[in-house]
Amino acid sequence: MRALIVSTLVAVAQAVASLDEVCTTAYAQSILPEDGIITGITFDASSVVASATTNYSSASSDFFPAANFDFCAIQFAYSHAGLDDTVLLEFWLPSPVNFQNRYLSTGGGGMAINSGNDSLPGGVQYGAVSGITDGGFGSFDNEFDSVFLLANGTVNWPSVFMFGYQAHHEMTVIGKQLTRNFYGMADSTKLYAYYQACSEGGREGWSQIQRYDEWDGAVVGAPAFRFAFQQVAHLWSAAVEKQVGYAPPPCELTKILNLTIAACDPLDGRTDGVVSRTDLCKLHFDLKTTIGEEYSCAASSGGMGSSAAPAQTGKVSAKAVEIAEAILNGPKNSKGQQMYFSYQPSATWSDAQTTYNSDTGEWEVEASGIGAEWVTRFLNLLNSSSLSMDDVSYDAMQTWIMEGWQMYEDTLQTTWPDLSTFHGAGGKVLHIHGESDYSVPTASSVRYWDSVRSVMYPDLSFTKSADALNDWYRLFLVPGAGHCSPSSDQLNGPFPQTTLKTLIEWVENGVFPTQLNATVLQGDNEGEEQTLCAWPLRPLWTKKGTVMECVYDQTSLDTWSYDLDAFDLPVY
Ligand SMILES: *[C@@H]1O[C@H](CO)[C@@H](O)[C@H](O)[C@H]1NC(C)=O
Ligand SMILES: *[C@@H]1O[C@H](CO)[C@@H](O)[C@H](O)[C@H]1NC(C)=O
Ligand SMILES: *[C@@H]1O[C@H](CO)[C@@H](O)[C@H](O)[C@H]1NC(C)=O
Ligand SMILES: *[C@@H]1O[C@H](CO)[C@@H](O)[C@H](O)[C@H]1NC(C)=O
Ligand SMILES: *[C@@H]1O[C@H](CO)[C@@H](O)[C@H](O)[C@H]1NC(C)=O
Ligand SMILES: *[C@@H]1O[C@H](CO)[C@@H](O)[C@H](O)[C@H]1NC(C)=O
Ligand SMILES: [Ca+2]
Repeated sequence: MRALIVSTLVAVAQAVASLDEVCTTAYAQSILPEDGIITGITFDASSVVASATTNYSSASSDFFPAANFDFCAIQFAYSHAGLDDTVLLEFWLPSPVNFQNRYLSTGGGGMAINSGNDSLPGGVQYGAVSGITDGGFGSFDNEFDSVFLLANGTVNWPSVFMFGYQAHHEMTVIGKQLTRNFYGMADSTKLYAYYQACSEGGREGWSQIQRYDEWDGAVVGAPAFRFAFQQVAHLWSAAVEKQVGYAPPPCELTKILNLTIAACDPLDGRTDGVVSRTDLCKLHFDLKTTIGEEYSCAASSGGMGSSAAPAQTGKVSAKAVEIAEAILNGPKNSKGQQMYFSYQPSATWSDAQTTYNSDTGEWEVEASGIGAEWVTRFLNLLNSSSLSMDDVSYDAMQTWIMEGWQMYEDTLQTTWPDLSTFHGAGGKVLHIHGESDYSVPTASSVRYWDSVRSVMYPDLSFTKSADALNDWYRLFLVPGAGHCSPSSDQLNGPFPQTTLKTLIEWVENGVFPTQLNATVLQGDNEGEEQTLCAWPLRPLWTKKGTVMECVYDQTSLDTWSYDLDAFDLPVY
């Protein structure tokens, strides 16, 4: 009986069934992949829930435009032999008439392995079945850090591997087969598989590209990879403030930021409030020129996530500028050796934010939340997210980087530079990163692109190897953008909202993305269409700021590469 229903429904699905005909729990149960699809995995058929939504209105996001569509949501659980675990998956499947032989995995941000239903519309609107995983963390809302420790001192290692790369691999393998089964696709029909996510989701994307050939293409934004360095580096700004012995009021840092943007905006050839060339800013702008400039900010009552602050007025001090310079020069140990690199000038001073103590009337240095949690929970294995800045010396940071690097080299670090498997199968990558990112240094993506280039094309010149890599892995820096989104400090900056569409065009129709489409999503120029230059070319506006060219500028490129001489091993 079941077999009959299944074969009838599969035929129906193939023959363009309505959503209601196929979006039933019984049908979803019948098309679950077989347990053996991955060794040791057992599906729980009783966990399957299917529900149809018609004319769903998905709002415009930074990574996809607004759209209306119908979909079937299918959720179910599986477990791993020998572990008493439950891993939840959810897929949104386009109605059969809109399905375009595509599958999309999506990822998380921060300590989350998924973005809930925020990321799923990005695929469904292009006729792709789109998936999220809960990593086995208890629910789609539970984050990795809440399950990482079994007790103080005892790591839940399976959760580390799941977050590191395993859960995403399983989701893709299962999701692709589920897609084939649901629509009754013939084996001979190509199913295109994609990925799209930013930040931690960008790292999750690279975790797969570095190991598997399961996707035809991936959009990876501002990946939080080189994890051991990335997380400790969040503490650098506050460590500098401690060392200098000054806790600048936020208004003073914002004034320095505003003056930096104003001075560096025109260096790219177009005065539009956007610093498209932070490298020229590094080369030509002297932060010391801001000393003595007056700043003034009104009192704020605080609210969601920010504490109340009094009115702040004063003049930019030499100490604040000393701090700003040291932050931008990047983490160095007490011998002055470079441990990592920092954000670009024009990035918001996010890690440097001080807090106001209303009892003492003083501003106080505060550890970045994610940096603090990294050290306390993930290195010291204590069930807490706090860290005293008194414990954070420059050399302690180096020790923490080494410790995290060794402990998580095979799970979270995510900088394996040989992508032969993925490339050999014809995989393509569009990697984007905000030029003014305040959370993951833009230079981090540049360094990884360059590591892949030099590891995979060791015998070619820089130009030839860059060309060879750019045939299938392209990096686009996004002028004026912050972390995975446009910046409120540089309203006229463009953002590449249709990158997945570009990737699909490239993979399926061979449309090569020489430059990347981007649109101004806010401010006076909202709707203006621009394009982004592929690394290592850099944007330069000519003809009085009306035409953007992509130029090769060695002096600028040199500002993006760092000799991390604090470490003897290569840092990819
Ligand atoms: C779908 O929803 C939009 C509003 O989001 C509405 O304008 C449109 O008429 C609806 N279409 C159908 C077929 O119901
Ligand atoms: C999306 O997630 C939110 C929050 O979890 C939920 O309220 C909403 O119903 C979800 N929408 C759909 C279409 O699943
Ligand atoms: C960690 O602390 C949280 C809240 O403080 C508590 O709910 C949780 O059970 C603790 N976890 C462990 C493994 O101790
Ligand atoms: C910085 O610039 C923004 C946007 O132009 C403005 O709203 C803000 O008041 C300025 N802040 C300071 C401290 O000058
Ligand atoms: C685990 O460590 C945290 C942070 O030091 C501490 O607050 C908590 O009491 C410890 N839990 C146990 C069971 O000792
Ligand atoms: C990029 O923009 C151009 C010009 O608007 C347009 O013709 C092209 O279709 C866009 N490409 C993609 C993939 O959206
Ligand atoms: Ca500009």
